[in-house]
Amino acid sequence: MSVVGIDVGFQNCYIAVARSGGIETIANEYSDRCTPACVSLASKNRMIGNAAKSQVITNFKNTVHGFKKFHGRAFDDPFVQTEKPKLPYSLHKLANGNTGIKVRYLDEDKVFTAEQITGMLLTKLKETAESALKKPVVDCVISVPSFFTDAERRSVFDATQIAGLNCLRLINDTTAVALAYGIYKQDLPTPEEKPRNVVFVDMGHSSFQVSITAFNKGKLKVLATAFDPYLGGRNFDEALVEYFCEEFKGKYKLNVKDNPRALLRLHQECEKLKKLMSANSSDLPLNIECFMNDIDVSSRMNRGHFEDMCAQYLMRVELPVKAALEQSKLSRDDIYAVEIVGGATRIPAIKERISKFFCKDVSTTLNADEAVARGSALQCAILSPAFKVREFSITDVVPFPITLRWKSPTEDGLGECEVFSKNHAAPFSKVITFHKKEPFDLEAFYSNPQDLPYSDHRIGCFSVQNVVPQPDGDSSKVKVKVRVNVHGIFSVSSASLIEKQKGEGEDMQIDSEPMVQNEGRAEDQVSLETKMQVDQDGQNQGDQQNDDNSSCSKVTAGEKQDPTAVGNKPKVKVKSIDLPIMAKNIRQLDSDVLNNFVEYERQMIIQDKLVKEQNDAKNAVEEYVYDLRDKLCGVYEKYITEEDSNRLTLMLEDTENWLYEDGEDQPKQVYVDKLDALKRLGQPIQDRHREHEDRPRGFEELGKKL
Ligand code: ATP
Ligand code: K
Ligand code: MG
Repeated sequence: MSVVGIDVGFQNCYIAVARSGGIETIANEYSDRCTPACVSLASKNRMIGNAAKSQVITNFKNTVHGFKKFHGRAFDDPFVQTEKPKLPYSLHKLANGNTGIKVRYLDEDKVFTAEQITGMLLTKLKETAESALKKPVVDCVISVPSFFTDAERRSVFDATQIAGLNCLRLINDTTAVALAYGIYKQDLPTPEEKPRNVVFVDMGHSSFQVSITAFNKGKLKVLATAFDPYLGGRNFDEALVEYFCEEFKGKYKLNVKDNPRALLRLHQECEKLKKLMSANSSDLPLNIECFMNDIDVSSRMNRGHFEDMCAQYLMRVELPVKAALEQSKLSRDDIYAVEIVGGATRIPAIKERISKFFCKDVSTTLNADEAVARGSALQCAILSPAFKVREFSITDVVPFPITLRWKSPTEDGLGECEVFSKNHAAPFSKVITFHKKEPFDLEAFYSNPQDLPYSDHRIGCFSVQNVVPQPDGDSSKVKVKVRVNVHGIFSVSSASLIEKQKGEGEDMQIDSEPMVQNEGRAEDQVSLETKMQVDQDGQNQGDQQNDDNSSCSKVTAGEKQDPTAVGNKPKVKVKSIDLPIMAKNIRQLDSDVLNNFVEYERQMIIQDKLVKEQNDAKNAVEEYVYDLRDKLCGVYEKYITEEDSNRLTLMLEDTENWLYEDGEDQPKQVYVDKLDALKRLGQPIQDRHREHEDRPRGFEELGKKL
């Protein structure tokens, strides 16, 4: 079984694998460890990664990049609407309101979902990993930004399924980085000592994430996460692009924004210039030949000017950093180190701002580009039974508080309760007790819409079915388990109806006492179950939490538990009946739609393979033609009559012409047959040549033996 971690970036993807020697970041067929998050659709096949990136300008309408933020988003989402006019390809509103991507593929207009495009990218990354490991890759851990909402996470998870991957965990970027940092540290404080607190900062192309993590030997616990989901390297590129567009309008009378190709080229050049400015504070040139209307353009820029231009973005750096520190309730003195990763943290002004806030130099102990993938691979190794790795427990956090709402017989008719607070430990399960006579709906949503990266704060609606009153007409006690799972995805995961027994009153008493049940799952992170009782009026009678593993009592997973079995309480027999739950999540793909996507991806993989085989077969004919023609006038000259040679040369010429005309696009077999026919003529000459070459060598060898 393979152990793989994948960092799916807005711009750059990395794959790390666990091998006997440790964690390794692997290179693709271009010997590049970075695979661009880019997919290009064409009339016969798809190109993904580096091959797609080279199509960005030539095939701009059908080359998709910058799609990571379309996961789980409505087409009408304000972010999607502001991105739309800036993209070289088209967006399209899907029937379910989600964001679709419209391209030409196989000479047809096609609309793909974000799940499908990321699925394509993952297919490529999977193949890259497979060719490095020389075995199939199925199990993996994929990183997502810590601020990804439920809908975004479910959408990425669907993409992993489309690519045929078994995603063991969607891990938060900064948590993966924390794991990569901590797992090899030999000098972490013991569990009894004060933890070592480290700040992790990741600024990539599209976003900015900060986490504060406490380390002890063998474990890490995320204390706080904060973010600016819309601050990243691309803002700095865009500032440069805007500036030069304005300048070229005056200087060259060029309207760059009307020309997608020119605009894309300017983007690429501005990104290069931005990177150069990180290493160089002097005046730097920008030259683009034949930019637009045959005009060469040139200009200059320096770091000081660039920083002034980007003041509005630089100002935003401090906010999440400050928020994270506040949430962690630590002071600057409690911080052991500030580790930075992500390409955009190479901008000196960003480093300075972070360092200034903490009154501390930032550390670059980790590989800025590969740490997320490496941490993901480490998590995969921990979760995989096939790999032996140091025990390391990870406690992550819930990024946004989650509230449940239900109909209740109170004045306003609604009951409500926040089930997960901001930075609540995750994964985590809680049990809520309701008293109901009939089936009921639980609506889940994010408590603070203003904190979300997008405008829809709904998570989903969960209908608890088959609820009936007790035989005596009383309400039934219904225990509902709510859960944030290992991927950071919320669900109402199970419900059961507790049948009334004798001594019910006492039972109620026991129920409202704090009780923590260890779910005992086969995961590195033990999830705790907290009891929370909600009475008939929807009033929360107690919300006891305990995230200290040591105080848990052992309960076998999956078994019906007698809640009174914990501690020295008297045993009361309780019969519970599982209740079905109907979940309807926001922006969720229907399962049959997902199955179709899985199947369609498989077909596209086959199609790409066919095209590749066809191209390889065609190239083999072409190569043979050139090779044989060269040799006929060279080394083979002595082994063929002039007449035969002329005839064969003519035939090779015909084949070459055919390759550019009728033979341009033939099934693979046609090329195979063509090559065979040529070889039947070429082989005897080659054989005569080899025989002659081998003869003296044979004598030599015979000589040696004698
Ligand atoms: P995200 O994390 O937002 O999904 P990503 O993971 O693809 O995006 P990274 O690969 O971490 O992003 O970083 C890419 C960004 O870093 C780009 O904007 C790139 O221009 C920028 N970058 C890389 N090197 C430098 C440098 N030397 N100076 C300035 N910026 C740089
Ligand atoms: K990346
Ligand atoms: Mg990233």
